[in-house]
Amino acid sequence: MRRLCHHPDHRDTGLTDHCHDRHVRWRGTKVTMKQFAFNPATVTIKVGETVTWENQDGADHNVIADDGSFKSADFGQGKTFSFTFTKAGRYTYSCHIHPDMKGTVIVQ
Ligand SMILES: [Cu+2]
Repeated sequence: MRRLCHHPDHRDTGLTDHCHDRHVRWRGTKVTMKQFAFNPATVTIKVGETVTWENQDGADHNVIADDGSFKSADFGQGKTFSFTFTKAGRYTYSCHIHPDMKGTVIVQ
């Protein structure tokens, strides 16, 4: 039986026979970084789900939680950063290269 792979790296093919189980079972949300903004700026997920940020700008960005709970390196166009949230809460974050870029992840 073929199963859908939901992993963002495979969203263009959608369906694969060779994805790892963790890809097939991947549950998550994508936030794009475009025109120096996070979109959507606020996402709501469940405990255990993953948020993947994808940079669609020519400039590098990063994703750093205000409370330090997650922190990416700087990454460029077409690259992604993922974090799996294991605790409920409200996480605010920003891009430290462009401090006006702010976002929130609400984990329920
Ligand atoms: Cu930035």
